[in-house]
Amino acid sequence: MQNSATPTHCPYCALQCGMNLTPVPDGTVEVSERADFPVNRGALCGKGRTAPAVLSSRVRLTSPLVRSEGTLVPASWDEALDRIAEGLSRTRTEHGPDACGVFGGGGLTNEKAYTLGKFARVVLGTSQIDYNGRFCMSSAAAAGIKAFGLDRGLPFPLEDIPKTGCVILVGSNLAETMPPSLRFFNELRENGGTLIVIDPRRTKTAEQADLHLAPRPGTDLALALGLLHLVVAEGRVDEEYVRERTVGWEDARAAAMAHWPEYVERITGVSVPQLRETVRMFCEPESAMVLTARGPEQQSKGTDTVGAWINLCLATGRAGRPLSGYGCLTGQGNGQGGREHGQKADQLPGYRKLDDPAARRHVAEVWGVDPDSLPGPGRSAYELLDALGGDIKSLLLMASNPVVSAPRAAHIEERLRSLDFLAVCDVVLSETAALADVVLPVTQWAEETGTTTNLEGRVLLRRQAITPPEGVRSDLEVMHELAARLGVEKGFPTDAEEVFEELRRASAGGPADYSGITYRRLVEENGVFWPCPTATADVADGEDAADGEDAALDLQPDDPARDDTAEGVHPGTPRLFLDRFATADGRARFVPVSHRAIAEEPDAEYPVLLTTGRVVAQYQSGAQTRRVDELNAAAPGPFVELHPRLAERLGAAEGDPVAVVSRRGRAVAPARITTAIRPDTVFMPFHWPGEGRANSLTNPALDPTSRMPEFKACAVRLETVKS
Ligand SMILES: Nc1nc2c(c(=O)[nH]1)N[C@H]1C(S)=C(S)[C@@H](COP(=O)(O)OP(=O)(O)OC[C@H]3O[C@@H](n4cnc5c(=O)[nH]c(N)nc54)[C@H](O)[C@@H]3O)O[C@H]1N2
Ligand SMILES: Nc1nc2c(c(=O)[nH]1)N[C@H]1C(S)=C(S)[C@@H](COP(=O)(O)OP(=O)(O)OC[C@H]3O[C@@H](n4cnc5c(=O)[nH]c(N)nc54)[C@H](O)[C@@H]3O)O[C@H]1N2
Ligand code: SF4
Ligand SMILES: [Mo]
Repeated sequence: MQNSATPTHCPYCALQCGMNLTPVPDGTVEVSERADFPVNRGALCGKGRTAPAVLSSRVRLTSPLVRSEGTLVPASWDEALDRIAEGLSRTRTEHGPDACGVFGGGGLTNEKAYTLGKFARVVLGTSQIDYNGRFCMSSAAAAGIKAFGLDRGLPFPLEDIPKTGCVILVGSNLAETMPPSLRFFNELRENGGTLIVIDPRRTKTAEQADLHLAPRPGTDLALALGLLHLVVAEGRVDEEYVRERTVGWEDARAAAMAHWPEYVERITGVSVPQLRETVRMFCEPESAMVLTARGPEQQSKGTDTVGAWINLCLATGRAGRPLSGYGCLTGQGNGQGGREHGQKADQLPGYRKLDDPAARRHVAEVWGVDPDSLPGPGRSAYELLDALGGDIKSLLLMASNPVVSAPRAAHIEERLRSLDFLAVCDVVLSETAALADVVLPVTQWAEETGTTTNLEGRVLLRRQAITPPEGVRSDLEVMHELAARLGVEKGFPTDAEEVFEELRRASAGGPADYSGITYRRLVEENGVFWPCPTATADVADGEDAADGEDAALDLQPDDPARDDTAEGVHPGTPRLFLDRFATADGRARFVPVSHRAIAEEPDAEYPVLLTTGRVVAQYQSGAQTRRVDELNAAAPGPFVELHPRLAERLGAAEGDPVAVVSRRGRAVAPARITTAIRPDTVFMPFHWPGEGRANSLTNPALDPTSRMPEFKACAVRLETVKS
């Protein structure tokens, strides 16, 4: 590896902030500012800045582990891989291919996610694969596909935000979850635009807003319907736009008209004057946007809820026009690309559908298999985890830590323990890896090359900056070795660019078309937005110009051999839907939706609402960030955020241990008393295992379309705990 700085991207969230990495003699790397990347222009949050700490061998795994007489002990790679191959083939022989499960993650690069989906279908022949992104953005994806015919988190670059007139941010705490992105919203307000934040808590993000609405958790659907009612009542519908660019308005309008502002006030707790003010601020400027995140999406009606917000955009002509639109703020590092290339239960690469015969033929040809050999759609993430030990007997898990992050986690932990065989690939001994029969230690972001697709749909190249330590191998090498042991010698390359070349062909012609993107372009153009079809047909035949010599990653922008000036090269698509939506007739679809309650309303026994989410210094299940001293100092453990009135009723003072009890279980954490939360609601972050695990409490009620669990609202009671 060279000793100079390598420009690359953060391992954590969906902003995929640019950073430079320079190797230092102790084998790790130093992070420095990379100002040329437009998303963060050099700024990083504390997690990104300290990410190299997880590269150190002090906290990570550097040897495979196998279970021997109940404990995990170091083993050779050959022994560990043999054990996994044996475990999986025994299950397959005894119970059939669908008894082997595969669980992936939105943190995996495109190359890994693609290979994992192919591994499940081609090597194991199982339909039982899904991933943690189901817990993340699946409701927004489902609603986006229904309305626009396509799911890409943001249909425009973040750089458009400062230029619009108004942004409604629904259930996003981006000041903590994507700190460098706050700049775009500050610039919006400096330019005279307005920011409305909708969150049951007055978060750091809400503090920046011109207007903060604090609805009761789980009522965003009613709120959006109430706003649409007012849009109609106040004569603010863009009739011409509705006529020319949409279908289905009459039914959606009729559904919204049943949601009177006073009725909506009763459901949500947001006053009628605040509803009116929201409509005024949203409708008066020439352009406006609605952005949703996990608040409204992680509900058992998340798809309908996002649909209602999209209806509001469509009725007011705020979609598919410059500086206007609906967008979802995707979460994980490759939350976008990870949902496009086949680790989802119902999906083939290029965002194709597994039950579409033409898609099956296309991908089977790229894979060199018979289309009829490809299994059909499988179960969603929670349903798959819930079936462990039932008809799924063995599981291969890569890049998720469900013992901490899955809803009703104690039950899922018990399901994992009941498996005949569990293999986990991770960089650390996560709480889930600790239950495995075999753990494989894999390389990390700075030690390998691969692409991710950020929340804007911008495909990026993460480049290797340092040599991995002895004893670790990449996820791609793991799949290559396992495939070979299970009798598939070809088709599982270990070189990321070779995988990407195949992914290009597999995605060609699909909704998420990457066929015109090359590693070389990603370096030279600092990322390319999909869809980016190839202008020439040759890529579909595997005879792309980047084959052979040219396929090697070339970091020299002035290389005369570069081909991106060639005629017919597609520039990529930063802005979607400006001319037409991705439906057959080019028009967007209104979806008629009506309010419904959350799956578990508070009652006499469980009178309080629990909602969950994140803090700035910890990431997800905390497997990585809980191993970084600086981050632990900033966010040392779980807490229960509650209003002074609720605390008084309970008899709890600041810092007192409080037990939160739901129908699923019990968690204990110190009280954090603040007027920034509604008095009927408590909040817990979900980053910790053990006694303070928020997911011991959460309700796995699923959205009927997206199969998203209801992380954001369930009924609990509070108890004091003698300390
Ligand atoms: N620091 C940090 N950053 C992260 C992550 C992390 O773990 N830590 N994870 C990344 C990932 S994968 C994701 S998905 C994103 C998530 O990013 P966000 O969606 O911003 O994160 P959350 O904290 O889950 O939820 C956002 C807000 O929703 C509010 N909320 C709760 N219930 C409701 C409701 O019913 N309605 C509304 N409108 N709001 C509600 C919560 O109070 C919270 O402030 O963050 C990414 N960035
Ligand atoms: N209560 C509650 N629960 C939630 C949420 C919530 O808001 N509330 N949010 C949900 C959401 S949005 C999400 S995205 C999930 C996330 O929850 P998880 O799926 O648990 O995500 P992570 O903690 O990021 O787990 C990633 C694991 O993979 C490892 N890893 C990192 N990179 C790689 C790699 O390249 N290869 C391999 N093999 N391993 C790797 C990490 O060390 C870590 O152990 O949690 C969900 N759970
Ligand atoms: S905001 Fe997200 S991508 Fe940027 S440095 Fe922080 S964790 Fe990394
Ligand atoms: Mo997420």
